[in-house]
Amino acid sequence: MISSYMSRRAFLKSVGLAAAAIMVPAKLRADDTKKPNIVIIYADDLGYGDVGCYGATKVKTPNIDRLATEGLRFTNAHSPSATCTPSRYAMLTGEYAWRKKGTGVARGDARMIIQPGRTTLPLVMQRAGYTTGVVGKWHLGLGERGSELNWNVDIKPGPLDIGFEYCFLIPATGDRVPCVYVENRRVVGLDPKDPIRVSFDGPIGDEPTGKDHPELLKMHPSHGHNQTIINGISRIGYMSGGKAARWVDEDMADVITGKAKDFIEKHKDERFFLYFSTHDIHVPRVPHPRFAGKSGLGPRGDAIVQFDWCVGEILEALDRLNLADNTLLIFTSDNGPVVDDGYKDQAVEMLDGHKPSGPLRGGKYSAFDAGTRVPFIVRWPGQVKPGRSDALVCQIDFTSSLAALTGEKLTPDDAPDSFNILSALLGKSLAGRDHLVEHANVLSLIKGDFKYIEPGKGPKISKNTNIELGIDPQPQLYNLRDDIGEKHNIASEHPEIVEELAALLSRIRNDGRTRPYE
Ligand code: NG6
Ligand code: CA
Repeated sequence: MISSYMSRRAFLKSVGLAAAAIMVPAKLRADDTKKPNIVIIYADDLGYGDVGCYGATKVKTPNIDRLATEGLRFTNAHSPSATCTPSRYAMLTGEYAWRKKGTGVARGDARMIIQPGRTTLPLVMQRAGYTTGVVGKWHLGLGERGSELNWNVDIKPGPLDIGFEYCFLIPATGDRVPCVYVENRRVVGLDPKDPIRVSFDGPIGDEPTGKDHPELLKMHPSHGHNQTIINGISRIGYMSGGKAARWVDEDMADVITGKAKDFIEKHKDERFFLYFSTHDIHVPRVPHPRFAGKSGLGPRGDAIVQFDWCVGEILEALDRLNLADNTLLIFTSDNGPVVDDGYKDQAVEMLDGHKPSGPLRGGKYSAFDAGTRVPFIVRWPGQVKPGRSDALVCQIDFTSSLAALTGEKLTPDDAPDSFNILSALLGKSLAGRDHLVEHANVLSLIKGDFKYIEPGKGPKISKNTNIELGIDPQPQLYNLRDDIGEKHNIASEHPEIVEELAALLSRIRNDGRTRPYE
């Protein structure tokens, strides 16, 4: 008998079943509302103003808007960084990426950035008895550091070595080779007689590049992206072989959404944690023909429509399987928006007044708020009251907060910058974080109403993307409450606040951690 003093986990451990979550009958869990299934839907480059419930009018996002009606919509939620790799690193480890070298935007052949053995978000979920999976964009490196990355054999380490039990991956990004899927440890559909070779240092094999053969392209680069041509689109990096395994961009949303739904279906009687990380709306934006032309805003808008469909498919699966009420769903994006990110896809020409950043300044790559302030909705029917929250929250807090939700303990060294903001995420408290470091080329610190951007060197506007980067040799201070668009630098009027925030930022840097010891 399970004594009332003994947790189910302790009981399972005592009879040697702790690792065998699958063996726990579904009924045991049915009414355990404390441990819902957890689904994170992670968009790529989706901006604060890109969806209807955050003010977009030109592009329709009925499924995401449905989430906002049924859930809690955050207005001051952040990705940890203004680009992909560092945001994902921080989300999965609970550590600010700027503390660790090698966490910048990863190459397509980068080795595993998160070292096996450390406490991660999926590992915490696994310990809590969840079946864990990641489907979609990875971009955190694969394979052993210091050794060759061979795509034709078992690829390890990978997600399976840091807490995920299942993975189906776009290894890096849609615009980087290798353009193949990896399921668990293997490239999907690889013909061993046609091995894959990948290089980021120089051409490999004899396949045409976008640079030399623009006549073969169906989408042309605007900057970079002129190396090996795959599916009529030139990419970052060189690749040869693996022809049968190559993805078709137009089918990508269907493929990965299908895999995410399969995972949910397969584990419907268990408790599961799914990190569903889409390619949309990153470049290259090549939606399926059934979405092409649907937004009127060109491929970028069509990619939003396609992404909204993916969200709808996940909601439909949860409804159909009767899991919606017992699933905590978090919807968000890895960084802010970019319009021209390297392909001539008419995104700039066809914006038609659509504002990807909404009222915010900057975008992807920027220290201004649009770099990291992203759409963020939490839905847990019956547990999270629908509405709006202005609490300051960050994806870096998932590890601590979900550990708290599931009764897992962290050691002092774990997740050093991850705060337990569970009550804010569940709408039970209006207060989120006390402060937050935002990460772009330079660091910023938000505390209360104020945001301090440290002085930095570099161009004010990115030549390629035309985004205001927020870099200035002088310190910047904004009052986000009065000036959400960061138009008025009030640093010279409030030197004392600048001094206080600069000192706090320097302490945060030196301390190596911000999470309070418990
Ligand atoms: C940049 C790429 C951009 C995008 C970005 C990563 C060029 C010129 N630009 O280096 O297209 O791939 O990296 O985006 O190559 S992220 O969302 O994955 O961080
Ligand atoms: Ca991104």
